[in-house]
Amino acid sequence: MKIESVDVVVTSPGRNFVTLVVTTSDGVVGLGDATLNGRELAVASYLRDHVAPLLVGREAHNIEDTWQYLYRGAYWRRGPVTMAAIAAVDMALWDIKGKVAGLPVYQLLGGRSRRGALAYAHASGSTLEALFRSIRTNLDDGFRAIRVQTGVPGLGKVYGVGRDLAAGERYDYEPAGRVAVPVEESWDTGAYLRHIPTVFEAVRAEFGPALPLLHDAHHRLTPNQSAQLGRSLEPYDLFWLEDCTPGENQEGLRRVRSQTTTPLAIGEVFTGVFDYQTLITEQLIDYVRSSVTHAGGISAVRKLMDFAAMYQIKSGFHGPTDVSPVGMAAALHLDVAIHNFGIQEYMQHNSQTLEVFRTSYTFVDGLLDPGELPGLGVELDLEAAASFEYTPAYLPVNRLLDGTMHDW
Ligand code: CS2
Ligand code: MG
Repeated sequence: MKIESVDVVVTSPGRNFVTLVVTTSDGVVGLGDATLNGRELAVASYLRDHVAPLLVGREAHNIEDTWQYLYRGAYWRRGPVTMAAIAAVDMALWDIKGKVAGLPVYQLLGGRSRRGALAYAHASGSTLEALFRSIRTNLDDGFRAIRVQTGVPGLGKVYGVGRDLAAGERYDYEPAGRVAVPVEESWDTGAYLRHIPTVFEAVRAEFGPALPLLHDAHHRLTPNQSAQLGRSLEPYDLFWLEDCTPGENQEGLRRVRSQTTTPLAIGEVFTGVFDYQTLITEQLIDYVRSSVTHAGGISAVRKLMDFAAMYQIKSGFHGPTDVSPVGMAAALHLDVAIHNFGIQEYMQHNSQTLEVFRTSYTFVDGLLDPGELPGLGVELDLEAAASFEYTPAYLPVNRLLDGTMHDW
C-alpha cells in the first residue's frame, strides 16, 4: 500500500491549525497534527515543500522507517518545526495502519491499560472569588483534577489567566491573539512568589485536601526561585508544579529537586527524548509534559515514555487548544495504552474547531477516552476547513517591570 498523495490543510476555526492529510493507493486517508502555535506556516512549508515530495510512492505501512528517514535523512535534526512535521507524518501513518487493521490505534500500541485517562481542567481568576467560581464550574463539568492560575496583585494581565467568568459560564481561553505582533505583558517574580502560596492555601481551605491541584509557572523562574516556590507550596500538596524553569538548562533542575518534594512536570516545548536525558536519568522530574504533536509523533513519544518508565516517571501530555483534535486523539491513544500514564491536560476546543474536526473521543466522569473507531478516530471536514482562512496570531511576550525581556 503506497502513499499516493500528501496534502497540507491550514485552517483557522477561531485559532490556527495545520493538518497533514496522507492518502494511500487504496484510498485510505490518515491525518496528522502539525500545529506550531504562532509559527504555523513554517511547518506547513516544511511539509509541503520538503516532506510531501519524499513521501509519495513510499510504503505507507513502514512507519518506523519513514520516521528515521525524515529524522536522519534531513541532516538537520530536532527543532520544533522539524519535529512537528515528522510528528504529523507519524500520526497520519498510525491512523492509516489502524484503519487498514480495523482497530483503534491504542490496540496497535498494546491494548488498554486503563478504563480512561484522568483529565485536568484549567481554572483561573483574577481574584480568589473568580477563581473559586471557575473551579466550581469545572467540577460541575465532571473534572476531577484542576490547574489553578491567578492574577498577581500589582500586575496587569497574567498569562494563563482568562477573563473572569460568572458562575457556570464557560468560554474558550485563547492566549494567542489575532494580532500582527505579540501583545506585551509585564511580570514581577517577587510579587508572584509572595502571592501564589496564599492562593493555594485558600483553595485547599475551600475545596479540601483531596482534589488534585496543578500549577504552571510558565518557565519564569530561576532554579533557586523554583526551589523556593516548590517549598512554599509543599503544605498544599500539589499534583505538580509545571515548567518552573526554562527546562533547557537540565542541570538547573538538580537544585530544584534537592530542595523540594513538590512534584515537577516539564517538557511542553521540548522536541524529543534528548531534551529529557538528564531530567529522566537523574529523576529530576515526575511528569513528561510533551505533546505528541511537538515531540515527533506517536512512535517517538511511545519510546520516550518507555525510557521514562525505567525511572518511574509518568506522562502528563500537553493538551492545550493549540494541539488540534488530531493531536489530542493521538495523545489519548497513548494515554490508555502506556503503563506509566499520569494525567492528561484537556482544554476543550471551541464549536467551530469541532465542526472542522469531527472527533469521537469522549469525556465522562473525569476520564477521557479515545473511542473505538479504527485509526485515530478523527475526521477532517475539508469544506468546513476551507471556510476558516488563516489569520496570523501570536502568543504574548513578557517583560519585567523595567522593560527587560523575560522568559516567556
Ligand atoms: C500552557 C499552554 O497548557 C499549558 O500548559 O502552557 O497554554 C501553552 O502556553 C500553549 O500551548 C502555547 O502554545
Ligand atoms: Mg504549560
